[in-house]
Amino acid sequence: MSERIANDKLRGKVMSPEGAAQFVNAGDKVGISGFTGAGYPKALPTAIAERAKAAHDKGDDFKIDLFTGASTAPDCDGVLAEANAINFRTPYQSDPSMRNSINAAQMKYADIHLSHSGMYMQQGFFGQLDVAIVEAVRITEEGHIIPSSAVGNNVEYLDAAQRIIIEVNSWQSEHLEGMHDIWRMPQLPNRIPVPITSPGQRIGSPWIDIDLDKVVAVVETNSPDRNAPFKPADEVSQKIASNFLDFLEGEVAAGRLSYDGYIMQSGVGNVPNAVMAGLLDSKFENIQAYTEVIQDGMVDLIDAGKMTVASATAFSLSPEYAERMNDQAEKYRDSIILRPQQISNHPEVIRRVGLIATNGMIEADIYGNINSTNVSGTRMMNGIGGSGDFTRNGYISSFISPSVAKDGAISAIVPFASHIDHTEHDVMVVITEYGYADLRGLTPRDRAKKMIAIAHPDYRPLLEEYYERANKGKFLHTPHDLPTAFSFHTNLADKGSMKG
Ligand code: 0RQ
Repeated sequence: MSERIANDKLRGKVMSPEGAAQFVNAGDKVGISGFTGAGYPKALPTAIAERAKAAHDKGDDFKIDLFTGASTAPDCDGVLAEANAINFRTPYQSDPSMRNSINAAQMKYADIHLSHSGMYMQQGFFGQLDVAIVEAVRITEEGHIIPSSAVGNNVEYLDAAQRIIIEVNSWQSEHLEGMHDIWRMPQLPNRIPVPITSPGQRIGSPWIDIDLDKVVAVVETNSPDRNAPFKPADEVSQKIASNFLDFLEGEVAAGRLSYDGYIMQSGVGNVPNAVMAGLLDSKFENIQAYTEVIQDGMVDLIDAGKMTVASATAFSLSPEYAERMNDQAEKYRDSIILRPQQISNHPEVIRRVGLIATNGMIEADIYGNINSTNVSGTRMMNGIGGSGDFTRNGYISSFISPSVAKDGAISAIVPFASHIDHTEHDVMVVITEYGYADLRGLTPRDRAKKMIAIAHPDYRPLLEEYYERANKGKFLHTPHDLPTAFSFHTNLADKGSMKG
């Protein structure tokens, strides 16, 4: 038996995944570890999916409600969705099979701010959690859990659950121990300030203490985190990165930012990763991240001595970088901190440290409202994730996106966003390959001019036409022509292109 289970009582609970899955019943609320493809349980999801399939074959119902940190991977969200084993899912996902089930209304999905999700569980908004399934690097002699490559909502789920199942994954480096900083958010009415004043500050313990009596099973695994590799930066993402840097340079010129000590938050995805590659060759030094995920680009910045510290809740690394982190975790332990997502995404700390938030988007409208989640207003992509936590509370909030999607059939700048996650009040800068629209302090009409200027040239005349039409109306603070406000989207639905 693995030396990674140092507690005698918990050594006695080691069993097979199939045995452990017997503690998960139809109708249970199950909270699991896992955030952006890192640190999710590797064995139990398949074992639960098999239970569900066997029950369905006999004509019985078997579905669970699944709570995570954020997205997981095909061998977690994917297998459970394919087995039709999930009734309700929250707070974030990015799995193609799961997305299909959600959009077909075969699975319920509550898309909520990641900073809220732990609190929802703590305060009982979701009801009683039955089971917590958490991946660990190791269990200490005292029975404390050393989390693996993600902390997510582990603390809240372990505290709330009636039964606990621990997966000890020997693929995860033991040198991750010491990287985590576990701090429990006291519940109301006993809240205190979160005592973090800079991204690199540690305020808690490197382990999670749990109620050992609640542990019903320990399962040993040896499986990698599964993330898709990032696409190499193409011309468009390089231009976006360069425009983003121009914006930062402007802030330096205005005396609002220094080349020394820029604090970043970065969303996940290919474009944010390209932006980080752009920072490698920039004048910025001593960059710090107060963010939710560590991506390849941040590891490169640390390696280059450009980034001094990255605080997050999880890794979101390509397979190559995940292997590297596993081999060299000891080296990165001083410059990376993994916190509970309630802390990594906490509005109080985000506002205090004064970070610049940078996230991807599906579309923005000419007034600066952003849709991050629903394609054409109705088709769920991933979810809001942490973008709202950082956008609303950052010192500066920016969105980066190619000006078009799907070979030009879709414009990222539209007359009226078909779903709004971040309102005009929260969005300060929008960046495409055609430049940046600095919307700070502008009225809606002035914002419209800036937004149209960064749209793809094919769409600029259409947006100008719309804006002129809207300005023929009676009320001119936020001019709209309601009958044609969604013409881009109806064109797409009817003719396959927003151009019509
Ligand atoms: O689809 O993969 O089929 O080609 O969306 O688009 O351009 O590669 O950009 O990877 O940055 O993702 C908004 C989805 C952008 C992401 C979104 C299609 C496009 C492509 C990916 P394909 P790109 P990105 C931290 C913060 C919300 C959560 C968040 C996201 C695919 O940034 O989920 O910010 N954000 N969290 O073709 C139809 C459009 C589209 C479109 C892009 N207008 N219509 N499809 N796509 N725009 C992370 C966490 O919170 C955990």
